[in-house]
Amino acid sequence: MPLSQSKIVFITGASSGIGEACAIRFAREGYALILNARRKKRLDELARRLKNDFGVKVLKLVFDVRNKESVFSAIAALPEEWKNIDILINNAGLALGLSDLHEGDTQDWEQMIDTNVKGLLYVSKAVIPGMIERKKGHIINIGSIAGKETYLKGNVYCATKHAVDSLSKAMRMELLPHNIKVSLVNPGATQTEFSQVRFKGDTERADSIYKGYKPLTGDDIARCILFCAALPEHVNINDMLIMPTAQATAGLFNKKTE
Ligand code: NDP
Ligand code: 8X3
Repeated sequence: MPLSQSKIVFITGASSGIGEACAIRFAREGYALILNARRKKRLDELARRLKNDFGVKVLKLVFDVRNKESVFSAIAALPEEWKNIDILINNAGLALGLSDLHEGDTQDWEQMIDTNVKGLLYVSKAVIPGMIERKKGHIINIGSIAGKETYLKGNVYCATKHAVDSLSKAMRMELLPHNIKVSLVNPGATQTEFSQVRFKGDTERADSIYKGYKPLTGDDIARCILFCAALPEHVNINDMLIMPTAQATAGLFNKKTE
């Protein structure tokens, strides 16, 4: 399909987990995709698969959302046919560590705040003016159950996701006169690379997070995101909280013991 006939979706953090699953779901529906992450090889392989399997157009933008200059220059330099972004999925994010505040690693804090909050702000600031000009667009921010509840030892990560919750409300109010939708999608426990990253490669600890119950998958969340994106123009999902059936709150699970 020529690019002009496809809607364009821009997904940050598309090299793994929820972002990668979104890329596959949206490609299946014929969207043209702008895919961002830091790991180029991952994006190259994903782009090759999506073009091959679904015949869609894919543009890769390899940058770190924490790097303000890279974000603004990459988005300003989008080729003309890729400029009209219809949907922005602010997904890039991470947790690092799980400890009391006084024992926390300040580098971890910087990285979480810079990625989950400032990165989301930079990308949004770069994309929103085009949406305002076109008087349409949809921003889908990926929050978390951690942005609805604060859990023990989750301090800074929870704070970043509470910030995403607050910023989503702010964007919705500010962008109302411009006919731009803002949705916040909040997953509960989802088995991706999230815990591998949080526990810095401690696979045993990461795997233990998902033992004894069926966690969500990246694709479960991608289906919900696609649902939000595909609703009629006059319908917006403001806020969606998605949990595994076996999870009631951030810390309360129905786990089977062996
Ligand atoms: P993954 O670790 O599987 O994916 C995270 C993605 O973010 C990767 O593609 C990674 O790509 C990208 N990313 C991280 N840092 C940066 C950066 N500085 N610049 C650009 N891209 C970056 O985890 P999930 O898929 O689970 O996480 C996606 C989002 O979902 C996050 O915002 C997370 O907080 C949120 N979430 C996850 C939940 C879970 O239980 N898994 C639950 C609730 C919310 P690369 O490393 O190549 O840059
Ligand atoms: C990820 C969910 O509860 O593992 O945002 O922090 S949690």
